[in-house]
Amino acid sequence: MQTKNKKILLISPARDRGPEEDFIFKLSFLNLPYLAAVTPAHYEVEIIDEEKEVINFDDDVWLVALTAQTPIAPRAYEVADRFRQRGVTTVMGGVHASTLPEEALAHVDAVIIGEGEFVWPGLLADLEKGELQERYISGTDHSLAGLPWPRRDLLNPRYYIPLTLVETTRGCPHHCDFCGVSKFFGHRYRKRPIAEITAELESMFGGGFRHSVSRLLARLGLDMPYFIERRLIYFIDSNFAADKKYALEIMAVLQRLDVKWWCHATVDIARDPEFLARMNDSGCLAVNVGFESLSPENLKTMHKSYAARHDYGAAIKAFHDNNIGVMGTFVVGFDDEDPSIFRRIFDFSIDHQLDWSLTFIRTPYPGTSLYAQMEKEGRIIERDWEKYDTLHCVFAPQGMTVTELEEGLKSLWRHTFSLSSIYRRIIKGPRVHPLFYLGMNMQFFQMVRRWQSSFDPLLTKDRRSGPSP
Ligand code: B12
Ligand code: SF4
Repeated sequence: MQTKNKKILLISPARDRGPEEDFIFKLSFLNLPYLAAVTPAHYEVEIIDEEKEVINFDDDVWLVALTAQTPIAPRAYEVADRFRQRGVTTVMGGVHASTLPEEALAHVDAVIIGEGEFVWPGLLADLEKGELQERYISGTDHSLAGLPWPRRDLLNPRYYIPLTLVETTRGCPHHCDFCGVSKFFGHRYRKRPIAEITAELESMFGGGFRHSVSRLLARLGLDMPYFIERRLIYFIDSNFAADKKYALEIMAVLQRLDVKWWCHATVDIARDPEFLARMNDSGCLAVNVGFESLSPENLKTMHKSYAARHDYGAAIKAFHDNNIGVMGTFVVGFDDEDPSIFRRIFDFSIDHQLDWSLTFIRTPYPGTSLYAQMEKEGRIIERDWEKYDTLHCVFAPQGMTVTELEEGLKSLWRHTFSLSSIYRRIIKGPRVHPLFYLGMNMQFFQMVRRWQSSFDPLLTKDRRSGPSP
């Protein structure tokens, strides 16, 4: 008689509200597919993405494993509690549980601190023996050689934008005060071996896309065939180009495979025209740059001094000159900022034709030095993690009220994704991959249309804010 395999449910929980639910397409994810890849074959593994699927709380499962960023943690705890009531073992990993394991342990039987792949098989073996530990501590200095390919096949492609997520490195040498990446993944920039990345990319993109019409369209600068043939990659690394020699080797592979791609990178690469030209040759559509602030003083405050040396406008122009679009992100809520900051960011985005521009409220995530500092100053006013979504203000600001900050942000998003702004940034020349950016901006246009804002600093005609957009 055949015995039934034990079932492991890997769950990415979701809030029942929030901006992402308004998107037609959403991004897939890699963390649970990575865990699935190191799960021994004799287990049955299912991944549930609650943003798209309903969790069956009566499912006959042996183990439930949850992942969550901070704003999703409360929902992850609810899900864990419900399974636990039935006696199902629950465990949790990810940035939030790793930072606050005590909190998570009130809801789950075990917490995995750090990178999951390296302790997951051991956890399963312990559970089999009835010896599950409360904490599994995985360091932040693992070699990435031999990292298995994530089980992307366990995600339903119908739910996601046709984009393949790939990771090449972990860790970041910088120390930005709001960011948990270097604390979580370490300061050492760890790189996967080029041969392993090449094999993974070839398995997905080797062959295909040889049709002469497609090639001609692509040569004319029309990206359509790449979209249709799903030859798009998003490198989720926090900093794809921290080691340019290494990045160049990957770019040679991308060029050979004839794909389009985008990544996160720091602004300093804009000073290297040779590198930008190679990015363009290899199919780079966009660089996501965390500009954070237009004030050098504030960049220093957040320990991002390296960025303060750069002329952001000149950097964007250098990317555009090389046919690379820029997705710029900013942060508001610094102590010296008043409501005129929204207008300044809007004007900057228009003046420099940022292909996509998104601003967030400065958020002290637990575990970061920003959190420690704000806690010391007694400025944390909100402990509901759901509000730690960068659209809410969770600390006592100085130059604005909480309402001004939250409503000003909404207003900025609405103006940034208005039709006139989209026209000025995307349609009016220079056009950099306009199809790609039009699609992306129109998603946000759809979403923000429903947002009403009682406070609209971009329409306030005072001395600081200048003319209306
Ligand atoms: C790509 C990315 C996004 C993308 C896509 C996310 C996706 N679909 O995967 C987008 C743009 C949508 C996004 C959005 C947000 N993001 Co984001 N994002 C990232 C980024 C750059 C990479 C994430 C990633 O895939 N990493 C690689 C995977 C393999 O790592 P991982 O998820 O941490 O998983 C590993 C371990 O944590 C652990 N693990 C994780 N879960 C589990 C579960 C179990 C059971 C086990 C055993 C182990 C385990 O094992 C995994 C493998 O080693 C990270 C920074 C970073 N380098 O991680 C920020 C990061 C995760 N994001 C962050 C934030 C704040 C957000 C937002 C809340 C706000 C914002 N303005 O960006 C939103 C909210 C999204 C949401 N759903 O709530 C913060 C999280 C901070 C926190 N305390 O939660 C990070 C760390 C960046 C930062 N500056 O601090 N993000
Ligand atoms: S450069 Fe990016 S990933 Fe690195 S610490 Fe700063 S914000 Fe975090």
